[in-house]
Amino acid sequence: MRTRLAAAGLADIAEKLDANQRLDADEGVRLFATPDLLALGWLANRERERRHGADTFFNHNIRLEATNVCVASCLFCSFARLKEGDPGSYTMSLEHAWSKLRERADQPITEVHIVNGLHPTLPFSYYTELLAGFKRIRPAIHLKAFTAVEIAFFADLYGMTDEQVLRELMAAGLDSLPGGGAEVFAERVRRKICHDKCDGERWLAIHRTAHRLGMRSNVTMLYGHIETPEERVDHMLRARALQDETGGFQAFIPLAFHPDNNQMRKLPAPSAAETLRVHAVARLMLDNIPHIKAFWIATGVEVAQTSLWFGVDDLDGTVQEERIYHMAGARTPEAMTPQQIRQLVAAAGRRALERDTLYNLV
Ligand code: V47
Repeated sequence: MRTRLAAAGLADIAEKLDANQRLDADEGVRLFATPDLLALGWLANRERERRHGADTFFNHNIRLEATNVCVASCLFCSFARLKEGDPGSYTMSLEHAWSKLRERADQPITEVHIVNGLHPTLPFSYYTELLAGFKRIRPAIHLKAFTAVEIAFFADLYGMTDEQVLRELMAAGLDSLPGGGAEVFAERVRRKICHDKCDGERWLAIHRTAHRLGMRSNVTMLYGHIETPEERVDHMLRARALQDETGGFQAFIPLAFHPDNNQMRKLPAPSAAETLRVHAVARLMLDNIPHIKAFWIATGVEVAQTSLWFGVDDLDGTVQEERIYHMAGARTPEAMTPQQIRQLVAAAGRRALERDTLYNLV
């Protein structure tokens, strides 16, 4: 392997990793540039196995998008509708939203993952009731809900601080924050693709506050659009710096851009090779974030399976009723059973372990 790594121009990086030293921004950019994807994957896999051996985590969850009405105009989004009543717009009644869990009483679901559009007129009580109602139906359910972008929007709309919003949602049943809305933290990118939602600094500040209040969270990165390798690395390093401060991130989740039905539809979707590369670089740069998760809905099932040898140790769960990616052209299934996930992990030569949101084994 030594000669292979040297030929790939990665010998010095491998030595740093051997010595448990951190990679810097320039090294991150070099990882994105190396032509030898397998050498990169070998290094990432070594880091994965140091942490987790062959273990591969997944959870039994459902997805809820209670409304797609959204005042933001992110160019990559195929899900949002600007106003109530626009074609394709919807807002669930609370009863309808709760029924998604109630009608699955026979399934051992441990998590509801909730993400919504930024709805301009719903009262704050809609969200607190939404959470409280899920806890009434199943008190032990973990509610991973609202991206930092939604938290910032609530604070501005309802005249509260970010911390007040988090505290009130926690009182109603919020258990952790998902990693969405991070996109790419660099200002240049946000100005172009999502100029009217909270900026990268506020996104990170909200996660800092959430961690201080005792919650865990995730961090995502939307890749494969206009971002440069430098901006990807910058994004990872900003997440790594916050993790040094708080230790509150559980997983980093690269999200492959899907180009159908949105304003960036002229761009090609990222290739399988690019997807493997991004996950591998994430494993190598984010030495302090325990898990690298492949969101199989976005990567495709086969690439998610292959990624288990490119630094990934975690697969998003059973999911069910996903809309954001399917409206953007994803051809993946809408759900997998735990049995299907176990089979695909075993077929890759890895060991599947069901976890809850906080990585306790189920
Ligand atoms: O923030 C929207 C992305 C995210 C598109 O925390 C798109 O466990 C690609 O954050 N193509 C929401 N991506 C999903 C998300 C997530 C997913 C899985 C697990 C977790 C977690 C979080 O979806 C948005 C945005 O970055 N997105 N539209 C699109 N056309």
